[in-house]
Amino acid sequence: DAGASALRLVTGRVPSQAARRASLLAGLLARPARIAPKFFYDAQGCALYGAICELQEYYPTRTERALLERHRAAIARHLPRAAQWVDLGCGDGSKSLPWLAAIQARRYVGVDVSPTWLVRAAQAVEAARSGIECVGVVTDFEEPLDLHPVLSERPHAPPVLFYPGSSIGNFEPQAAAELLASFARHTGGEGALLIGADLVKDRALLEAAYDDALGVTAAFNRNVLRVVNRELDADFEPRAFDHVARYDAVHQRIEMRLVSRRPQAVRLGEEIRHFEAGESILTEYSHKYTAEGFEAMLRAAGYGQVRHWTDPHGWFAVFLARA
Ligand code: AVI
Repeated sequence: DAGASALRLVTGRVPSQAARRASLLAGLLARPARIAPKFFYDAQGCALYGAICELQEYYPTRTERALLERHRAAIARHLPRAAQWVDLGCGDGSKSLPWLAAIQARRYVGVDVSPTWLVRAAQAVEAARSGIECVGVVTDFEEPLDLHPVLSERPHAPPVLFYPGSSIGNFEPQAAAELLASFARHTGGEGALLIGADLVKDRALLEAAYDDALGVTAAFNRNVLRVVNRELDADFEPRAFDHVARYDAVHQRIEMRLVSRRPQAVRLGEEIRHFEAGESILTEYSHKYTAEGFEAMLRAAGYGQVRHWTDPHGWFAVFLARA
């Protein structure tokens, strides 16, 4: 159809299926066991994450949305015109649509690990801004980001990198610093980075956001075991693990785990992994920042001009960074 035909799909860096499986298996055999958060997002995981974003306890999505709406005009004044809008982890692209008009973007570059989402995002963009050029880049954010081949096709359109949702928080500090530095290499002299980050706050609010009363986040967490079962031909029983989300105030992060309810042996393809009762699998870190701390990270990554906007509670912040 018209939307899909407007999209050019480019394959960026994606690990091979074998490398993906090998790292998943190594994480599960390690002590303590780990599953990287990227494995959450199969079709069911994406649907559950969508439901999390609507939960009353999960404040980040609606807080960021309100913040961006309220300050769009002020933020847009600091963004270059006729830019290439680079939607990092684009999902359905809906968060980007108002920005394309606000800065009269010349080109939309969706970046996501899922080609299905890239097609959907391009369709939404095409429907909202008929005729805009759309490019989709399939990339895994754990691989070094290299969008230069695509961005250099429009050398006179400065890139605006958009990374909302506090996705940066799911990276450990060193990896987050490297990702921000790679963003700075892409935005160069004329471009900009617009990024959302969740802020440090009261433990009870944080823990409720990651352990909601309806159990949606618990289902999201356990669903990763079904993903592992498919990827590794494993036989995890998701109900044999409890969902646990705790805030670590020292590391300023929510730590999400699956805790074995009893001693059990799980087959992982050719391997067997024994879990003690109470033994856990780490599935996610979600880092929280102070506004000053995140500004310092952006400066260390190479950005000289940094501003931020926050909501009246100071729960979430959106940062605009330029060289
Ligand atoms: C995608 N990411 C920013 C979410 C977060 O808040 O760290 C993932 C999530 N995990 C549990 N709830 C939401």
